[in-house]
Parts: sequence; structure tokens; C-alpha cells
Amino acid sequence: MPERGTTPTDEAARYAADGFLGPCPLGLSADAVGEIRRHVATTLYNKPSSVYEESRGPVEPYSVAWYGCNRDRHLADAMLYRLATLPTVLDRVEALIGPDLLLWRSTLFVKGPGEAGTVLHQGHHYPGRFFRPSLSEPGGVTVWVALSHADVEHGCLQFVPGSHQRGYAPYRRVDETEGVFGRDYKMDIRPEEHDVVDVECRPGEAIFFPQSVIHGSRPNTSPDARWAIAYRFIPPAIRAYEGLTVCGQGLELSRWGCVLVRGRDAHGVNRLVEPAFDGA
Ligand SMILES: O=C(O)CCC(=O)C(=O)O
Repeated sequence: MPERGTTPTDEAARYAADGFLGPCPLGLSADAVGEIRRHVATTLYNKPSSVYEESRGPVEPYSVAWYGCNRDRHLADAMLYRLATLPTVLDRVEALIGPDLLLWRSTLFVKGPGEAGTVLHQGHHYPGRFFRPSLSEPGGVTVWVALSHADVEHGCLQFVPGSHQRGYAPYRRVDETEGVFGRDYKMDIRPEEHDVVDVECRPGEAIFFPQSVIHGSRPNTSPDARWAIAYRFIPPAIRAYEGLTVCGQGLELSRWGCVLVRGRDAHGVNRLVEPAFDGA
């Protein structure tokens, strides 16, 4: 379902020019979004997961346990899997990267009241603790879904429109408290403030973007938490975690896999799994 007054072709052209598309309503009622948010808050966020053993450790932000609790819960949770595979999500992803789609990652991104924003960055290539990027090449789409208000006060996402067309900026090592998502890397350029745009979302709206666009988020200056989940899709020719048994953030990958959510996989270069819903 394209935005009102637009066609899928308009949307694809805007995505190609700007490097993001949104906010896009996903057709969810306020009650439905509220139910997902409550479910995430009470049973998933920062809680041990059946997907990663490491989720059972002490949960400091960006620790291995934090990633273990908040990564790839769609593999075991029916509600989060249903959200990822809504036609309003997959139709757009298909219009952007083609008919064959693998869901290879999801992350719960929650910012508590007063929490700092996410530093501007480009995804995919930051090497992580094992100095290997997670994907063999760019070409995927992230679908970031707001589960609560994500406006300027509540830490909305920010983008540098068109920055994906200039390729990857150089990056450098920094202390991990300054780096992106607790990693010790940061982009080595600082975009001008006037080049950065805020993209505000209401609960249940989504933003679609390639990992190559420069993006980040504002600090949450509100008294409420900002709840969101990012789903990452790739076409089957791109390899996820090639040759790795442990991901760049230290998670052991034996229960991880890509889910074929639409079309077919004619490449066979990724490990495919079916979600196994156990609520954990
Ligand atoms: O939710 C955020 O604040 C940052 C999200 C992000 O950087 C991403 O999804 O790639």
C-alpha cells in the first residue's frame, strides 16, 4: 500500500534519490501497535532469548548479552515475525530490491528517557569486534518500525538525503563509548547540520532505507521511552555472515539463519531456517 497519492514507482524513485522512504503507515491500528509494544516491553526487550545463549549474561547496553536479548527475536516470536511479513512491509521491500527476499536480521532499538541519540553512520561495513562485515555487499533494505512516537523529542531517526549516492565515507577507530552501537568505529566525516533531516514517525509508521545512507537518531529528551524495531532484508545473492560461526558482536550463530519471506532462493549461499515460535 503506497503512501496516499503516490504509486510504487514514485516511492522507488524517491528512495533512489533520497536514500530513504517514509514515514510510511503500515496499516496497523493504534490498538495493534500498542499490543506489540506491550509484548516487546514485557516479554522480549532485554530478556533472555532462545536464539542466543549469550542473552543469559548481564545486560549492559551494547554488550554481547544485550545483542543476544534484542537481536533476531523474529526467529522465535510470532508477533514480531508477523509484523516483518505484513504485505505493507514486503510489497515495498519487493518494489525496492526485487521479488526474492531474505530476512537476515532484526534489532529492537529502545531509547529510554534522556538517552543519547545514535551517532550518524552508514551500516553494513563497520567491522565489529571480529573485523569482518556482516554482509558481503550493500544492497539490502532496512525497515525501521516505530512502536511508539518517534518525533524530535522522542529520538526520531535522522538522514543525510542523497548520501548513499556518494558511497561509503572513511571511518576510524574510536573508544567504544563514542562508536556506533558500542563498536569502536565511527565515520570520519561530520555532515553539516543543515544537511541532516529529521524523519518523525507516529506509532506504526515505518522508514525504509539502504544501509549506505548516512543515518542516526536524535537523543530522547522526552519523559517516555522510544520503542522501535529494525528489520533487515537482503536479496538472496548477498551473503550474510559468510564463513562466520560467531557474528561481529560476539553472538554464536548456530541457531541463526535467514528466513525466505518472499519468492525463492536460486543462489543457495545463505543458511535458511524456518522460524520456530516458542515465545522466547
Ligand atoms: O533506532 C535508532 O536510533 C538507530 C537505528 C539504526 O541506526 C538502524 O536501524 O540502522
